[in-house]
Parts: sequence; structure tokens; C-alpha cells
Amino acid sequence: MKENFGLYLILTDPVAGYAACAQAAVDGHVRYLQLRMKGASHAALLETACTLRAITRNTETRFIMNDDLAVAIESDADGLHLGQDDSSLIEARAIWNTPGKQFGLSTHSMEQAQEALKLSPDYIGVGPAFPTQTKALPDPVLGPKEVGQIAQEIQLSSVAIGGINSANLPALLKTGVQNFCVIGAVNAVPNPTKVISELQHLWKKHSFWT
Ligand code: TZP
Ligand code: MG
Repeated sequence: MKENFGLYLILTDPVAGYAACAQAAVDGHVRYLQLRMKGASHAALLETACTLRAITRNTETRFIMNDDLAVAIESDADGLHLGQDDSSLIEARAIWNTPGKQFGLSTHSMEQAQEALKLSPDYIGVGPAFPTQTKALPDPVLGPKEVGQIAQEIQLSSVAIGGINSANLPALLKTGVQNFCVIGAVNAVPNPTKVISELQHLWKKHSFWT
């Protein structure tokens, strides 16, 4: 069944700090929180992952680790998110077979989303919806219409990603997108609580799924 959870927050070097942002996510009823620290050492990743795990434990916020299966397992995350060029989702599932763990996969076109179906991830990321400053080598921008089409056609939970903010979220939601991922719009601000509540409010107001 397709999940309808709205905001999926990714933390990457947040101005307000990892702990404060994670607490703001929990307080703001964010359902998914992912840790994405490209190029960090194992020790730094594990330390931050454990901090986020402690803050999200026994809350409605699921903690997902990006890329790193070993850190996901060691920190007892709720799941792992993999990109097209990361290790295989099938292998990760086989190694980390604890019931209830979730596996997400990034996709960047309708073809990749259709291919992803065969791997049965718990959800797919779809994007970039808009130009993004966050990803070093972003895939070509799909645009909100294409992202909405993929979200509606693919029989999997999906999360739109790439350049999403309070200004463009209402238009994106009109295309049929149910869930959306944000990095820059929250990580770049000193008051994440304010932006999170703004995004949640916009989602409740403009999503035709809620
Ligand atoms: N995958 C596609 S776009 C992107 C990722 C990880 C980065 C999205 O970050 P932002 O700051 O919300 O544009
Ligand atoms: Mg990756």
C-alpha cells in the first residue's frame, strides 16, 4: 500500500546542529528522518547516527541511514536508503534481515522507478523535482509534472526530492505527489522548527491525499 506521510527530512550538516534538528523533527511529527553525511569517517557517522537514534527512539519519527549498512546496523536504525550507484538493495536486505527494517531506493526517471518495482523497496525517492544545490552531481531535473506522474503511476510509496521548499511545495503537491523530501530548506536555517511547521502546514493544506 502507498504510504502518505508528507515530509521526509534529510539531515546534512545542519546549521542548527544535528541534535537540535532531530528534536525539531520529532516535535514536528516528521515521519522519516535520514542521516546523509557524505565523506564522513565511520566514527563520525556512527556517533551522529547514535545521537539521532536516541532522539527518535520510541517516537513516530523513523530514523533512516543513508548509504552505510554497517552504521545502520550498529546504530540500530529503522532502515537504510540506497542510491542507484550504492550497494545492492537485495544484498543489504539479506544481510540486515531484522524484521521491520525499511529499505529506500533513489530513482531519477520513470524507467528507474519501474526497475525499482522489481526490488520491492519500501519506498522510492523520485527526483530531482527542481534544481538542487545539495547534490554534488545531480541527475537531470525531472520537473514537478514528471515527478507527479511517476508518483501516481508507480505502485510503491514514493518521495519527491530535489530543491523543494515552502515556495514550490504547493505546486508540487498539485501534481499528485504525496510525500516530499527536503534537505537545504531545513538544514540551511537557524530555526528548523519554524520551517518544519511551515512545510507540514502547507502539506496539510495543499495535498489532495490528506
Ligand atoms: N537526490 C536527488 S536531489 C537530492 C538528492 C539527495 C538533494 C536534495 O536536496 P535539496 O537541498 O532539498 O535540493
Ligand atoms: Mg547513496
